[in-house]
Amino acid sequence: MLTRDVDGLSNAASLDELYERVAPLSAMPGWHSSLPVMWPEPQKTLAPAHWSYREMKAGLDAAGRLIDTSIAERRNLVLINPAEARLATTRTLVVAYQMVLPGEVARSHRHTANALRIVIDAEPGTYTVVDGVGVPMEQGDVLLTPGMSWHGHANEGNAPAYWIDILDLPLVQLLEPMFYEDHPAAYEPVNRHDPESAFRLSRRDTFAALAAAFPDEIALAAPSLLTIGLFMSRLEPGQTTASRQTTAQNIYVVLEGRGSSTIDGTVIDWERGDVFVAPGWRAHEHRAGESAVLLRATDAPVLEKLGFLRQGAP
Ligand code: 1HN
Repeated sequence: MLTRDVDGLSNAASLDELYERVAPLSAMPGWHSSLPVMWPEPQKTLAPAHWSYREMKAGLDAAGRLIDTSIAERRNLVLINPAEARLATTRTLVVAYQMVLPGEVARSHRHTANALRIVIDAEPGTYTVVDGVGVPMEQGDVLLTPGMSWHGHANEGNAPAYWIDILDLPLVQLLEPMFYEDHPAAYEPVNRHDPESAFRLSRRDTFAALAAAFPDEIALAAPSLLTIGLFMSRLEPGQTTASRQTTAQNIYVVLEGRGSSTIDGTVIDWERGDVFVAPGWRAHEHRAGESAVLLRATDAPVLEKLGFLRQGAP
């Protein structure tokens, strides 16, 4: 049993001796530390970045030849922020492109991380199984699988189905309330199909709301998702948006059209199916080349709840 020399510590005769005696106690005199603790404004640690659907689709098509969902469970390409060494696209969110071949089923599992999917290309017969209910996945649909809901994917259509997954997994890794389970049946039985499921924000409904609200951005109602806010906006050809700067992370998915965005000085050209990110405090604006629809997924609800959400001056 180590006997700690408390008297020796309290009688330390010099700062150097104090530092030496404190170090083994897993403590550090704050005034003596060179570790950064605060800075005047967000450091912009993460990089603006862009992923092309054309390239990701090519990679998934190769994976479709090379690996089965029975082995891979999820055939996906995870988007890694160039400034991160982890499976993370922003500080709190991870994005992946996923593909399921006709006739394939991706096993069911559940986890504390919340997830949503944005369908880029899928034929009728593609669906996500959420807690035993088949929820159709059609182009432009957004599917929600809140934390701890069982989910698997199936494609009974005639063509490969491609979609984009967004999860708050890096946030769960940071805070550590991590739980994960494989479904006991591996492939969860489908009790019924429900195109009107509350877990499906159909393209028909969201695009109708978007048209009615034009030119305003609309918020998609997803009360089951506490950590991720979803917004959609339509841009007319040649239209440039106001600049946005926020302490929240913003992920953009191009649902329609093409255009470009300037993210803190970095210019990104995008088209349908692409993903790009504006990490925290990176002022950014968009310009549509042709009529475009952008979906924005953001961790703003988390920052807002904690009192950390701040918008910069445009
Ligand atoms: C995951 O579980 C899914 O369930 C998709 O479909 C993408 C990316 C990273 C980690 C887990 C899914 C994922 C993922």
